[in-house]
Amino acid sequence: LLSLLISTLIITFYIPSCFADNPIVQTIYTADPAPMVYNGVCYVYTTHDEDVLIDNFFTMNDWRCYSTTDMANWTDHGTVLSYTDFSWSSGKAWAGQCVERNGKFYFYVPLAKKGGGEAIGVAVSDSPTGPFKDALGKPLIDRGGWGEIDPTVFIDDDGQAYLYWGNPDLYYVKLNPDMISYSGGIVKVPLTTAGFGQRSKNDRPTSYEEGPWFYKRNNLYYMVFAAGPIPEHIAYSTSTSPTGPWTYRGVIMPTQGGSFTNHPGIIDYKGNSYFFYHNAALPGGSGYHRSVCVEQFQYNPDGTIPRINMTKE
Ligand code: FUB
Repeated sequence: LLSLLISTLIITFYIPSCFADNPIVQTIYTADPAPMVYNGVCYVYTTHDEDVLIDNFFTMNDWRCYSTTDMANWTDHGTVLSYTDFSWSSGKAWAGQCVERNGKFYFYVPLAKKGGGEAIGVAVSDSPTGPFKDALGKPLIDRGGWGEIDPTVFIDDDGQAYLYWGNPDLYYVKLNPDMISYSGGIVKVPLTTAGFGQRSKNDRPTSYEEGPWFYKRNNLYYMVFAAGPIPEHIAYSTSTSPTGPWTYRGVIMPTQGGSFTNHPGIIDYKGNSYFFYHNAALPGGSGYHRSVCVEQFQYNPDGTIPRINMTKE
């Protein structure tokens, strides 16, 4: 009885929690959700929009982690990684994704490099909630320019892991089993309208903008992404191969919610399907002060994804 009382006190007073309603985090501004299911727990890694902006632009220094076992009560694990954990980075802790392999957790994140340009780094931990450490001491992906953002990683059934990323172009590499190196070079995905949709403005070739989320379900590969023009909506493409060719499948979430960006993350958890995204729903919300939300949905029988609207529940 005493130990029950002590654990209740610890949970009540020492582990900050957030509750069922959207946004799932009510205490700070969060964005770019990347859900991961491990050992029966749903973890969501997010970016963090600082309250005070520098130059009225994205001001983002660290990545946060939240977990749940019921999609209603969330445990706040705090900061699990910061740009300062990468000696070569000058900031821009933008959208990342964490995956588990052989009991280790690999967190792929985009960063600004000291001296200019963007690159993708990888940090590793023995626990889903960190602490994560820069695995290489240098970037994993560095083409020497800009646009190296929004990495998404998926490990296929045959063990081959793929890392996709990029804005305005979409690239991928085949990761080696060590998850911190790759083989075969960087491949640029052809952005055709058949693959990524017709854009309503001619500022880019297709509706692909950024924020890819790559996964497989029932032998179909899905590339869900933030689509343009700005303000973004969420659309998706599918393929029978992990490397395409891709077929555009339409809009999932129309432009809504007061943020000019949106960013998808999809998982199946305990028999249900969940779509994570962000908007400007918290008080003071804006395109630079965003909040992570989640909606439960059901795939259509043919594997297509229905239209999903933002809710407050
Ligand atoms: O959060 C910063 C950037 O905004 C992300 O990298 C993009 O996906 C967009 O959400």
